[in-house]
Amino acid sequence: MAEEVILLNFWPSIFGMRTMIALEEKGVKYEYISEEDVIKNKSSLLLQMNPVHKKIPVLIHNGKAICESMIQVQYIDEVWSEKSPLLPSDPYQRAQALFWADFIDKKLCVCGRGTWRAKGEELEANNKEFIDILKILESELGDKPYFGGHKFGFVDIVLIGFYSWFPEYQKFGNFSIELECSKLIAWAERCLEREKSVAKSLPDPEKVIGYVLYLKKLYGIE
Ligand code: GS8
Repeated sequence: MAEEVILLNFWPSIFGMRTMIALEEKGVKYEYISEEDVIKNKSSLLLQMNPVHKKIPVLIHNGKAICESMIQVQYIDEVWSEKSPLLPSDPYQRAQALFWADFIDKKLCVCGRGTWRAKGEELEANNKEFIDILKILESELGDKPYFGGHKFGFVDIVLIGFYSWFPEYQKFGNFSIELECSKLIAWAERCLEREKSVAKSLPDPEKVIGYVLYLKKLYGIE
């Protein structure tokens, strides 16, 4: 049976970038459907496929929906297992990769949003925490080329989309990630060398800044 793979996504989504990268890494051909107004005007396809969270990205494989980006990446890894694995097979290494991915989701996503949403003292505290989180990640990376060692894998996929938002965080958060975390920047540049997966899936950072300006206006944030 021919595989039908559809990704319902909206281009600035760091979550959607993960799924795109995983599909590209596995060489899976897929149809991209853009959910243009995911905040104010959700499509009937999105509501049908993700009735619980009503969020993109949604991966639709042979008519069945898989929701939540990290679950999608794991699913892709399992279904297209003949290609190089994204998660380690060793149970301990696998648990570690899932731990760091979870840390990124719980911590970095929240602080990233704070860089353009928070104000005054709250913004200062947010930005300090944001850099602290990046430093923790940088120390986990250590001298390895990728989070899992010598091979690009799960944690890299979960984190790399944030790189396309770094200029946005710096502009509104008023700090320099390059100065604070140069090793992490070097890691991101290394990931971007994967032209067919990472570079292809990350949007132009200037476009992201434009999108955040739109969001600030939408939410009435000065
Ligand atoms: C997050 C998806 C999400 O927040 C995942 O897939 O990993 N934990 C989920 N999607 C956003 C767009 S990207 O910021 C979304 O669909 N928002 C619509 C809404 O909040 O109504």
